[in-house]
Amino acid sequence: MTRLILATRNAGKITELRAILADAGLHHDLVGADAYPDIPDVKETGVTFAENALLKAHALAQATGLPAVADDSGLCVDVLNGAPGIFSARWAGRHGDDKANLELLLAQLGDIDDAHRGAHFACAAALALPDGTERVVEGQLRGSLRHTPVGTNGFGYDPILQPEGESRTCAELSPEEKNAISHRGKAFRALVPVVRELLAQ
Ligand code: ITT
Repeated sequence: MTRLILATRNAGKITELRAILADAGLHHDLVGADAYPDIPDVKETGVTFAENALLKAHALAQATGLPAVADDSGLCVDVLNGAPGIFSARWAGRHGDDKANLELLLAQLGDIDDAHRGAHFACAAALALPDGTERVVEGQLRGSLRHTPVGTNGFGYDPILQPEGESRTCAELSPEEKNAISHRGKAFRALVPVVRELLAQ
């Protein structure tokens, strides 16, 4: 069985990709970066989601000698010309401070009415092989931004993004409901034929 490593320490992402690969009949041994604790974190110096996903996937493939998958994602707000974008995790200054990031964004959009609160989550997922072969695919979840956070599921900006056609925010959806429509779910599912092509079992 081919071992495949996913460049994240987020257990939820590993579970999601494992389920998507299994649904597609691909039974690779998928492990997270935690399985290789000595590997240093990669600086995300790219200026697009795709560049950052590729940087992380190549670094991990080189360090482990295994095929590596990496994703990079964020929230892109229309009226902010796509920001926070690649800066989503540290929009308020400190990496991963979800509450501060969300509050700053809501304050910035305080005067913007419902007609102009369009936004999307974007995700790029990359597969890199130790020989340098690379592929990258993308997924989006389109919606609009609420004025106040609602819901307790998920993370990040989930409490303020209401997907198109939904009356609930992402933070009110179950994990299964969110994975079925999410940017990351779409990108991971788009990776299935790529895994099939490059890692035929
Ligand atoms: P890694 O450890 O895998 O890098 P991360 O959470 O730091 O995970 P991501 O690239 O997945 O990094 O996401 C970057 C930020 O974008 C994240 O901190 C959130 O603020 C936002 N974001 C991405 N996907 C999201 C989602 O599904 N729901 C809410 N916010 C999301």
